[in-house]
Amino acid sequence: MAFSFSDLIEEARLSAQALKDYSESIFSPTIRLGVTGLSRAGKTVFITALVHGLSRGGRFPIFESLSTGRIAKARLAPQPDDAVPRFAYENFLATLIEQRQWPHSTVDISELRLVIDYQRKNGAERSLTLDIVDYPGEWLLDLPLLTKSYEKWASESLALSRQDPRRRVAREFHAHLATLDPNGRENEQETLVAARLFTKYLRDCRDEQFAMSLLPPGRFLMPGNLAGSPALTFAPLDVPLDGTPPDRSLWAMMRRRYEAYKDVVVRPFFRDHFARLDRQIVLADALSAFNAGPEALQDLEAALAGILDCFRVGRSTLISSVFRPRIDKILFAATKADHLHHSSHDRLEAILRRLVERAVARAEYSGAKVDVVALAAVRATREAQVQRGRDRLPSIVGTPIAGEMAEGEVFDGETEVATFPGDLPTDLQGLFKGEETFRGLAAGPHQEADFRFLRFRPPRLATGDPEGPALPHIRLDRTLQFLIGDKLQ
Ligand SMILES: Nc1nc2c(ncn2[C@@H]2O[C@H](COP(=O)(O)OP(=O)(O)OP(=O)(O)O)[C@@H](O)[C@H]2O)c(=O)[nH]1
Ligand SMILES: [Mg+2]
Repeated sequence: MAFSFSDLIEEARLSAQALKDYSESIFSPTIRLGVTGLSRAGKTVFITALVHGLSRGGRFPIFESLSTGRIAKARLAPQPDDAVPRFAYENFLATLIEQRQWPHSTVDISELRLVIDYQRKNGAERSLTLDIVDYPGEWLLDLPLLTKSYEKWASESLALSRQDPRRRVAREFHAHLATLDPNGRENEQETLVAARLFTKYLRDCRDEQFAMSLLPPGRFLMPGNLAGSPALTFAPLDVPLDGTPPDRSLWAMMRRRYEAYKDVVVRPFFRDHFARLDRQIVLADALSAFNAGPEALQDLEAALAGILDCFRVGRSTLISSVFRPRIDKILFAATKADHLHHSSHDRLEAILRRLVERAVARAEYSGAKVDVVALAAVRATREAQVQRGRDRLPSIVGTPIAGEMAEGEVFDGETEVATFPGDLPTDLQGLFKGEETFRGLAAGPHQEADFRFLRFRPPRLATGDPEGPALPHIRLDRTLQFLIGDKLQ
């Protein structure tokens, strides 16, 4: 494989950064923990709960160093990287605890530094610096673009947009495309309209829940602070795979901007952020994917494979030579497990494990250690047994968000209700083929239900604790043990 000069420079910059990170870490060991997942997966809530639990000394029986008292305290420290926004921890926490609301969607990368003072097993006092980096999973799915020409990307994107069911939502974009002449003169207005309609098509795919997680370019849906810039204003044109665009043509303009997207957006992200991570947790809203059906599940699996591709090491691809990930542990987590009765948590984990195993096979992955967990960063429900006729059914109790509906009833956001969470299917094979569906118990054992999860408000917390209220969770302690337990020995 030939390397270009710019790759060598890239490599040199990377080594310089690695050396700087390394020399800092000799004096104070630092772990950079990446937290990612597709939009709405639960990243913001996860980080807020994790930091709160650590700094308050939460109930974490399986997180050994905390439960045995070796962690003296964990405290926030000033933000390390000047060019990365700080994760707005205090606001998110106040929203969760005081207003009992979920925090707003976030669209950019952000970071928070936590210092954990602890006692080693041999008694020595130490501190570990934990840098937590929150970034949209959509950005990772851009990695394959780096080795793809504009023409190849355009032909793949258009082919996809002409398949059902995507074709239906691409209609408006296709109509505009038909009016464009790639060899005609470059035209900013035509390009703006094309980019807008193409972005709308991507967004509609996502909103309508089909093939939704695989929609590069990732920044079209998650623009961060780059919304509206030329590097984000392009669209695929019908052009031959091996052609050369005429000077100053529409085609040349689109191609130039596509290359700019790779240079100013994709490469810097992988170089400055991704390549510096030590550990990674990938959150997935697997329950919503079950709800949406087998296509959504297959789509999630494809997205997981795409994400895993980024962590793959040891393959002599151009990508792995430019961005050599140093991550040695990856945890895949199914979030929002509090929507299920605890008897189903293991099953949720098994389904995620299955998804991840298939994704590992698909990405021909070998590299960091991978594990899975089903968790709820903030547990919004409690469990109860509810009598229904002669049966006592395992149910969950919570306060549905105002406006949520079930069986014709609209909730006001104040009233607590008990609901019967669906039963996760046992036949995993059937689940992926669409033979088994997720069933709501309320519909009876043989009827298929259009089971929708109720969304609950964050929990009401017990007051009176001098340290302030603790947020209840599911398996956050196990998550911490996997991610950083070994660094606190
Ligand atoms: N019941 C429950 N709901 C959760 C939990 N975590 C997240 N949610 C729900 O999922 C939504 C999205 O969570 P966020 O943490 O904002 O997700 P995100 O990945 O940061 O989303 P973006 O910022 O849009 O990328 C929240 O508004 C909640 O409705 C949880 O632990 N339990
Ligand atoms: Mg967020």
